[in-house]
Amino acid sequence: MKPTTLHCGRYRLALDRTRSRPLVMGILNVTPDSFSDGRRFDSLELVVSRAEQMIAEGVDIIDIGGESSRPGVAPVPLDEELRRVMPVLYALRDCGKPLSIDTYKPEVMREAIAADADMINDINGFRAPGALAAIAESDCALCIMHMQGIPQSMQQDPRYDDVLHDVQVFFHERLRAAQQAGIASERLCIDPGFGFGKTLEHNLILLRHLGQLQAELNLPLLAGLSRKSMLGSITGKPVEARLAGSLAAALAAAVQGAQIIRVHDVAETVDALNVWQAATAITT
Ligand code: 7PJ
Repeated sequence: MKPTTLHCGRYRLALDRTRSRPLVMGILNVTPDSFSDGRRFDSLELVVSRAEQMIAEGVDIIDIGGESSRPGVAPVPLDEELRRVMPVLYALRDCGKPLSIDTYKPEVMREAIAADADMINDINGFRAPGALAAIAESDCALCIMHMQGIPQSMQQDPRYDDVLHDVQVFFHERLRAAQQAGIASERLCIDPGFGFGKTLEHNLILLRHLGQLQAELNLPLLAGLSRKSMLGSITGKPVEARLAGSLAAALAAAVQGAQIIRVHDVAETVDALNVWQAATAITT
């Protein structure tokens, strides 16, 4: 039996494929380097209007990120990350959609939870000392992502004995840690972390076996493939021309049982998933 609800802070998210399409998590970047000209992006209004646009497009969860985790990018100091993320969180607090914070810093997690964040999305899988303790007492959801290495160097020469098995072992260990911290399994979802210390081949093995991962761990699965370089490797297209590839990847993940899809292009992904859902509806 697949999990059918995610306990997500102020919300209970239905994940039942017999009733609804997979959920769409919209990426809201609050990082200066998310802009091609590299200029400082400090207009709260622009970020909030992008969030409002995503809501109009049918987004289910908004993922606010203040630190780029692209390969090779330098880490952001704590106070700078807080300066980027917290005003956005306050501004969107009552927007009616669950708010996720993409961070691996326990201090950011604590501040975000105090400001009503509904989910913490940690590319580091809550391995930082104090990360699980920072969220244990709250009722926010946790997205536990797998990453090999650290963003600065993870793509240099990723190696596994057996990528699927190694990722499974990682999740079993993190789930045990979460359980020991007193975190209910209804709050958890897992993500294999496409592109995080993985070659194209590793990513494709994980994508083809997502269903197996889901069955083995029996938790909701989140997949983030949007515009990633693995799509560039397959299509030969630069990042700004990866929409079609991203939609195909989103559908592939959905077919494999992913219940939450993390994307930049919300409107297009919602359409694609709605059509897929209608075409494959399970009627009982
Ligand atoms: C992911 C993420 C992902 C989760 C980023 C990018 C790089 N969080 N944060 N899963 N990727 N859970 O969006 O290309 O795949 S940052």
